[in-house]
Amino acid sequence: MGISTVGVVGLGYIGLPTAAILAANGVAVTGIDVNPETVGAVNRGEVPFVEPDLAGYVAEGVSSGKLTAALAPEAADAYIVAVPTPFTGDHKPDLSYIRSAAEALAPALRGGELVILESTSPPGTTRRMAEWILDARPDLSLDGLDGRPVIYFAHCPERVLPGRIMVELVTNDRIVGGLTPEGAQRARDLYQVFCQGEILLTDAATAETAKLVENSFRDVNIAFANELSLVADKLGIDVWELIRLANHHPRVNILQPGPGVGGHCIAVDPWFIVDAAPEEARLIRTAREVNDAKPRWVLHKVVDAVADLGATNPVIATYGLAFKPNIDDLRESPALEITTEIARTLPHATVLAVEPHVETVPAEFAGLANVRLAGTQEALEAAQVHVLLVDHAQFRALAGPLTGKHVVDTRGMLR
Ligand code: SAJ
Repeated sequence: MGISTVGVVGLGYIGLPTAAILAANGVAVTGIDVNPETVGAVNRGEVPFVEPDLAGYVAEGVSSGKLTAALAPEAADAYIVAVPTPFTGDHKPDLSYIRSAAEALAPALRGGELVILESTSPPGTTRRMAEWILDARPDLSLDGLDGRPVIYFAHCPERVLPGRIMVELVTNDRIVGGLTPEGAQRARDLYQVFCQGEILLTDAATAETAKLVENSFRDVNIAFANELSLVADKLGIDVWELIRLANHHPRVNILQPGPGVGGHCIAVDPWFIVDAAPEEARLIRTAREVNDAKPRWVLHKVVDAVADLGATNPVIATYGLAFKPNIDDLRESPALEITTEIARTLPHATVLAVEPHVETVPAEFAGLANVRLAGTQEALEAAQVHVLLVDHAQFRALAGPLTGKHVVDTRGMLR
């Protein structure tokens, strides 16, 4: 059975690009979201967040009639679930969005559909999603037992890099893990519509874990770099020079230290492995702890720099609030955390936050009278201590003006 209609549940950073790319390849797509503003925006051909090239795809999909949005699932040949999987305060996965999506999908099913989970998930989540759906629809089944129509399930984790989503959706290889072999094959057929990379078939739990392992691998490597930055600081060595030299070895490839690890993926996903195997995942847990501790270490460096200065009412400039360069995304951002913690720890200081990608004052600044957004020029002129937190392209020009000033450089930008 060919797939000509698809429902994409969750119109966020992954769901909307996936819906748009399917529509661009001739599939009739309904994007489903519980937020009426998102549904309204998409139906007008608008994109509610910034991602290069996405706006053109969405506008084209809506005007061609291939892409529409709705608040509740409608009948379709296949569904892709792309809803958030955050963690709770104690680092346990929160699957409530997947459960809600499953319960919303169940009434729309007739039998024979394919349901794909794309959300990054702990091992076993695709099976749980299937159970939630089949519990709500005991007239359907996973295996056709007792003549009940079959629903096919698969996990296909997204691996696209924000900022390059529309390119990487097409060019990246994809892992497709079926709850049954037929589920995997049907999912492969769907991704082949737009994916030019290799499509690798496996079972659902392996696919779920592979995605977590990819982000944990990066987290462990960055934690190694961040640990080296502490060691090098103690030894009076330039960590960026150290890593640059070590990386000349043909089998060494250390990533870069920074103010900590942010975003909604690398700072979250490793905890799902720790939760699934707490006794065994010691290195993965430690990497998370090393990276999460880095903002506090930077804070102490700033406090020391201010103390060295001896000023009673110092002005401190922080450059960058986003979680990584050249984007406006503040989620789980160590730069934002450091900026607010400087303001909290040094109530007599004035903190000028320079973030060229952000115009609205972050909610985290609420209740802190001594921190505000400022322009680069004002910060350069007014501050006695300068804290470089994000290597935005705009900040490359700071090397000259900051020469000879008190600088805490968390990204090696002034080297
Ligand atoms: N970072 C460093 N040093 C480095 C590289 C990154 O400190 O050398 C920091 C960044 O500043 C940022 C954080 O790590 O705070 C994460 O940034 P990132 O660019 O490494 O990754 P994300 O979170 O934007 O996207 C990752 C990607 N995963 C991998 O590269 C293995 C992406 O392919 C995934 O699709 C995405 O997670 C996801 O959605 O899971």
